[in-house]
Amino acid sequence: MKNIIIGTAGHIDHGKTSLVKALTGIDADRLKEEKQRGITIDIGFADLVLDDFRFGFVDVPGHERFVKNMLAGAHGIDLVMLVIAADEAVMPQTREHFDICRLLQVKTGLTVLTKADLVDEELLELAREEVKDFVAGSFLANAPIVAVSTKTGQGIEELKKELVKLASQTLPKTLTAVARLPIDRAFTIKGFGTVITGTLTSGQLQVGDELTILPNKINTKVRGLQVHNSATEKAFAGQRTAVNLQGISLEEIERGQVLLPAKRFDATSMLDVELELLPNVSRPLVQRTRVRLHHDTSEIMARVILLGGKELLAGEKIFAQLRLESPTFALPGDRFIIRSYSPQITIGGGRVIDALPVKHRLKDVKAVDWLAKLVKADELTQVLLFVEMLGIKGLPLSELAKRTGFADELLNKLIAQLVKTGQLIKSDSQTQHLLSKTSYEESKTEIIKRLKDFHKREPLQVGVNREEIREKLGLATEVFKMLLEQLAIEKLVVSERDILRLATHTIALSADDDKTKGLIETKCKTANFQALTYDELVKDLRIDSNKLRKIYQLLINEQKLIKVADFVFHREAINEIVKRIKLQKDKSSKLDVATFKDLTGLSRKHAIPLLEYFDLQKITRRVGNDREIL
Ligand SMILES: Nc1nc2c(ncn2[C@@H]2O[C@H](COP(=O)(O)OP(=O)(O)OP(=O)(O)O)[C@@H](O)[C@H]2O)c(=O)[nH]1
Ligand SMILES: [Mg+2]
Repeated sequence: MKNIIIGTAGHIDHGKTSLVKALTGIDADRLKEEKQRGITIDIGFADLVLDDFRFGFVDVPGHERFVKNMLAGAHGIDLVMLVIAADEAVMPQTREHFDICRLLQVKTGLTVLTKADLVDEELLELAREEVKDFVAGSFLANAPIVAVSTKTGQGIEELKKELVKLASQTLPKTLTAVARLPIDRAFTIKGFGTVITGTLTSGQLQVGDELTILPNKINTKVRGLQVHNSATEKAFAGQRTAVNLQGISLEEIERGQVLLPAKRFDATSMLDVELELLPNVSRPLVQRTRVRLHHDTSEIMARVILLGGKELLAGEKIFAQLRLESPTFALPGDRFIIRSYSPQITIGGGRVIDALPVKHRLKDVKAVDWLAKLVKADELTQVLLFVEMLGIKGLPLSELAKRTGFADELLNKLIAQLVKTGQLIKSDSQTQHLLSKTSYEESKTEIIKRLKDFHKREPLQVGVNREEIREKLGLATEVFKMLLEQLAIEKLVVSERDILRLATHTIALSADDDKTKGLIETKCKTANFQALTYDELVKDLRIDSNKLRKIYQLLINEQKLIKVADFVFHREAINEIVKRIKLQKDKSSKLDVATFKDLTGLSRKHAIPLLEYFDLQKITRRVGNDREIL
């Protein structure tokens, strides 16, 4: 069964609630005050099964003071019934509600001329003509206009047929999308606790699902579900849904919050949008205007930062950043409405392009360029653009899921495609870090450039500390690892222990330096087990300390000399001592200081630091006062 949400729209008293009742038998006016005053104040609900469709009706108030409530109902509808009383025709809230439907891009609908019993044929025909003019050029331009009377029952059956026809033309909702339920009501039921209701606008919910409520970041669980007043295990997109939530008090919940899968998304206080001002607005929208942002079921105050323009003229579009006075949850592609602060009238609306943007300056040309690309992008390009935007930093898969709102299945498919075509690089690590090919190439060039510069500056050094380069480039560990692996495969960079160097880098010594190198090496070789300190080397060789230090460091880097505490041993001396230790193991695996001294003829001064060095090298292991040979 296909689930379709039908919304009413239209001026006060034009017969919306009566129409819903005539169709479904349900009175959607549920408040006492509504019954007393004979008007709708807040959104009401009804349902009806026709053929293969289950229609959920959202009946909205027509009163101009309750447009705010109308908006909370209008966000999730698939199909609108624009209700116009035949004896009154188009009135202010007919226009305003219709503007809202257009700005929210309600996909389909029809016009219902109510109270047909109050007019004669001629007037009805006139009303039809007026409706045709009114909807010309809009999504309702070619839609049916059905005349009905809830008093005589005229046209009700025809209307049902038209609703079924329209519903069968709507695209099925993708049930694999991420679950999302903007809350429109919350109450408690004795014995059950807190229950919220709303239209499940995407995905599905199941009893037991773990959820997070944003923007408050409250974690909860689905205890029970109801769809159209009957208990169910699962609810699907397009259903009016009541959710019994675990461990939450009513005070924590209000209209405007949204139910989402647990810990998947973040709230936001800024939205990059494409904004449109209605053609009939009397004044242009200027920089930093304070407006009421209506999105899903929420209303939030926001300032409009126009990007790439000083003002927005009636009927025109612009890219803008909305700075919200309190956080909300949104995703790219979401539609929204803006109303002026006072008087409270609908002035425009648009579409969210990026729900997690950085703060833009007024004349941020780059941001405008980027938004222009993103606004036109299909799903595949959106993924690529979001990754490209983060440049060499890249981003983990979970962040991309947050930004796009795409379900894992879709996201993985898109990424696989981009990896295959070589536009994206993905790390094998747990976080699955992503980087665009362009940034990847850029970072590679940058690493090579830095190594080149370094080798030029320090020809006697083997290379640069790996972490130092990573920090200077501002790269994530994940990304850096990926880059180094690739650079190694391409045989461009060698990474040894924590040192990076160009594969082509060799240390070229001048004849003089080469001689010094030979002298130091011979000195250390001759000293054998009786290792020298640096100061002793300087003194013995009588070489300028600055010069000696460089070559000395080079020999250590090359591991020809081994530094042990303050002493420096020649590699061969160390090898010889290790050999003796290993031989000793045949006799006993225990090694105390005295035995070690006997083996090597070393004094305590050398023996102790050496043994500690061997512990570190895992040749020996300290056990109490003795050592074990490993
Ligand atoms: N004669 C006649 N009266 C109607 C018809 N439909 C509705 N009415 C009357 O019109 C009045 C308003 O009807 P509602 O259904 O409450 O109008 P509404 O559009 O829901 O009003 P709001 O929700 O307050 O915007 C009521 O007194 C209804 O009885 C109709 O087909 N014929
Ligand atoms: Mg009503």
